Amino acid sequence: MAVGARFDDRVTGKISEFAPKAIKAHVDIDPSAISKSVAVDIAVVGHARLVLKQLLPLLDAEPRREWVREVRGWIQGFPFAYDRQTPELLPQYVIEQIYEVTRGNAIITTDVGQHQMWSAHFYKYARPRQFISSGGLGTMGFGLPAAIGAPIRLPRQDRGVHRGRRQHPDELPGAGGGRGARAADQRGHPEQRVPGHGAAVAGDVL
Ligand SMILES: Cc1ncc(C[n+]2csc(CCOP(=O)(O)OP(=O)(O)O)c2C)c(N)n1
Ligand SMILES: [Mg+2]
Repeated sequence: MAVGARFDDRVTGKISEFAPKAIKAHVDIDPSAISKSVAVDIAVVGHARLVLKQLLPLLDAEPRREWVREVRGWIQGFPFAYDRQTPELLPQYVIEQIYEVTRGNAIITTDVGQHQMWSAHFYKYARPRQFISSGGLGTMGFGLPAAIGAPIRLPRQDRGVHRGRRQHPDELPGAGGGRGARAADQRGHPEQRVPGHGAAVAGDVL
């Protein structure tokens, strides 16, 4: 069942071979989106929230214990791991260190690609909206503007927490400097800028 999704080619691969045995249902508010690329068996035109609200009471809860057990097995068999002995500076290690120096408080925004996966895996997120990424939409270039915007939306006391000590606002990459660029944590952290592209630390920008 696809809800508000468009069966894009990243999802389907070769359309003629996409889920040939499945009964496909598509919920979309736009009738022209239905069966646009994949012919579906069940079409529901409507607002996703209302449609799902109406569908939920019709379903019996299914715990799917076997499936959950299988997935848990994969998690155990393929844990997040990397070579910690190598003298090379691996991105996974860098992201773990960003986690340490920001004490897990940073909002992490990403572009698209391998660093996005590593950022999802190796920074430990504690609260909703701490990891801001375009996900499957695959928007390269999303990371920097998202890093600029994310702290603006934060409560005042949480802003700018991840700034380095003694760094003047005007020296901050992308910062207008001055107002709002106050370092909230004067105890000081080492500089946290990750050179080049990759995971941007929100506090690094404002
Ligand atoms: C605008 C845009 N162009 C192309 C792509 C396809 N694409 C996805 S990941 C990627 C490479 C990203 O490389 P980089 O930013 O260096 O991230 P890395 O995988 O090295 O961490 C490309 C070209 C895309 N998602 N968006
Ligand atoms: Mg790259």
